Amino acid sequence: MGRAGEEARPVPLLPAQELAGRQQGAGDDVPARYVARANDAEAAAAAAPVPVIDLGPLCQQPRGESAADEAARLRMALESWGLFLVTNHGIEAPLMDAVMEGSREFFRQPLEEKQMYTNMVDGEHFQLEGYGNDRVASEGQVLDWCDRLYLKVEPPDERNLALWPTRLRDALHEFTAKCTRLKDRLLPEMAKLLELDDDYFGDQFGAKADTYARFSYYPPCPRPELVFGLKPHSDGSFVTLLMVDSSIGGLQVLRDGVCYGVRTKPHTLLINLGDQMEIMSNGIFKSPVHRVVTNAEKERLSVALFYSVDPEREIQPAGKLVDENHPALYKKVKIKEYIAGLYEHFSQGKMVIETAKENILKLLGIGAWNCGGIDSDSYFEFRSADGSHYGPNDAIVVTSRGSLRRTGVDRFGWNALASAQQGRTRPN
Ligand SMILES: O=C(O)CCC(=O)C(=O)O
Repeated sequence: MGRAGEEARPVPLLPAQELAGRQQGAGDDVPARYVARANDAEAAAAAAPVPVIDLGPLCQQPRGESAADEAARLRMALESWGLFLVTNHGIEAPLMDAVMEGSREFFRQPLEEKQMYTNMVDGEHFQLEGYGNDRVASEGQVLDWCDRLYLKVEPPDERNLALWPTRLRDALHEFTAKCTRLKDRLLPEMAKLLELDDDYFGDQFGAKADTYARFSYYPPCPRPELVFGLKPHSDGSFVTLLMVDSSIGGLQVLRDGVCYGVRTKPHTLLINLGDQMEIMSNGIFKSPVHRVVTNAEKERLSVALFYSVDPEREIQPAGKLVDENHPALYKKVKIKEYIAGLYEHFSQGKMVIETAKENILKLLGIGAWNCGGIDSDSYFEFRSADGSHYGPNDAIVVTSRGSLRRTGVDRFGWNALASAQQGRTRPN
């Protein structure tokens, strides 16, 4: 996800963990404010075949033969799922365990201890950092079955160490340094795949780029089918590094309207692209919509590091990725403003990236044809406003979340443009 500024909170809330404790033996219901979905038992989500990328061959100099295979897998991951698991990432297993255990110990403390790190100023005003709930903007907001500890970890001179639990401090400091090194290894690989200069993305970050850590705690829930641990969202970051409890599922990713479970392996890290990357890559790389579901038996924890461009900077699709046949699909956005809109949209179950998209109809121009509708999973192909023809390889699919994806075929595998040129129409 990302960050939000200070806001007044209308009603003080109990942490989800406390609520879960009180619900035990007190009946099966969850408070109405947490009910986010209908009581329809969903079929278990199929597992997403999320690629596992071995960073070893990719980062070796000189590159061996297997580097090309890893790069191809990485490209596939970024263009389709927008996330992947990484091994050989340079973060030692004991350090990962220390961060996870430190987090578990923190959340297991009595409420009074955790309240020493509260994200409520004077018990009334929400501040971004600290322990508690996500920001609650209105009485009607549907709440997530989750508590969080949220900390700014970079730049180091902007850390508020008073909010860093002592038990976690050293491990988080070291973990952040290693994750940042990993992020710095990944950015040139991603730039190469787009034929951009190796340091293109690194340069965009700027001197005051910030990174936040989010420790999430999802208590067991008596009615998991009614709530979300975290409602569907895409991350407002450039890239997110995520460490999850590998023994307990719950993270799901949405692709073309279908929900898939993301399975992780011990001591792998999950790399999740954020909206900033989707914008800069002009939609070639995806910022996936994902959500967390809970279960009735076990608590679940995750630790996410959100890497974001300097809030004072503006981003837009990389110039090299835009030409007359590949119009900019996103507007220029100022990071600070984009992030400010993030929680507002999140709290309403909306995606802030929609505000950055160019108008599809404007992009289509006057020559739109063969249009299957633009609401969900539909397809169309078009001439742009200047009359240039989008060929079969530029056919556009509008995904279920409204982003444009270039593809040679529609979702039925039908190459509509080539077929139309041959006088054929798509079978029903
Ligand atoms: O807990 C998880 O697995 C995912 C967390 C997440 O999506 C987030 O913090 O934005």
